[in-house]
Amino acid sequence: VKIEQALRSAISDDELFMVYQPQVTPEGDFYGVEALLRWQSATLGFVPPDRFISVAETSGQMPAIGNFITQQTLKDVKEVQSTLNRSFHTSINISVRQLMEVGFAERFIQSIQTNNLDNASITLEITESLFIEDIDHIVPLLQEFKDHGLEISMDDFGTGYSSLSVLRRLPIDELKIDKSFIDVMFVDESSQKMVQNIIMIGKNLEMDIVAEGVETQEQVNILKAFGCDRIQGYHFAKPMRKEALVQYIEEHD
Ligand code: G
Ligand code: G
Ligand code: MN
Ligand code: NA
Repeated sequence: VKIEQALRSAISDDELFMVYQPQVTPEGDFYGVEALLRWQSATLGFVPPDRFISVAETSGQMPAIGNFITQQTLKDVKEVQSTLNRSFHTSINISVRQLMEVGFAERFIQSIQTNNLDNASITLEITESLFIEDIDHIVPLLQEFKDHGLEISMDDFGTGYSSLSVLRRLPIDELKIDKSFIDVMFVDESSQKMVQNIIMIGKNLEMDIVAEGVETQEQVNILKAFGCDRIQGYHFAKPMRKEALVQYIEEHD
């Protein structure tokens, strides 16, 4: 109840903001960013998104917060791209309920145009657990984004229960291997083999593979050897505000 109430004024009180975590190639070249929501509450302090996004959804606040995420991200990204005079890829997390909102795709795509960004530079990240809920319902919703040139990424891959046939039926461009697999790659050999196999399966389905939560050079080396396309993690960069992102890209371009 506390979170639910405090969240109701979070947008108007300017307590929500976006941070951006770079994604790089295994060689460390800048590729793009994932946009991540942050809430610095006057009454509750910092509240992590995995604590309040589910509350936002069950209390009917996700349309407003989702709209904030979209608008703020596209505005920030346009600003950074204009400052640097270069474009880059941006991944935006989309929740189950957002995708189901009537007219969501249309509004989302309109916002990209309003901000003068390229559709092909925007990737929607959908968490794997969503895909098992109602695949027949979800495929056409995702296809609408694909038809407009956006890319779709399956987030947290490996934590849900997607069968290979589900993976094949979905219009997916990218798999993000969940951090929990990366964490234990050097702890148990079976998880290292799992990561290698996920990469092979994804590649065979012509998907790009992104590894999340990469924190060491040893992890980078083995992911590169396995053919992983992109890496995201504290080893390269933490999520940061748009001003810091400008500086990061200038230094790593
Ligand atoms: O940024 P952090 O690692 O603390 O995020 C924790 C969880 O919150 C992740 O599962 C992430 O997907 C989710 N999350 C972060 N930002 C957003 C967002 O903008 N939209 C949605 N739907 N989820 C987000
Ligand atoms: O959307 P998703 O569930 O993928 O959320 C990614 C989350 O993982 C973000 O909240 C981000 O802050 C976090 N994260 C990204 N890289 C690292 C990392 O290297 N280590 C840790 N501990 N967390 C990370
Ligand atoms: Mn994500
Ligand atoms: Na993830």
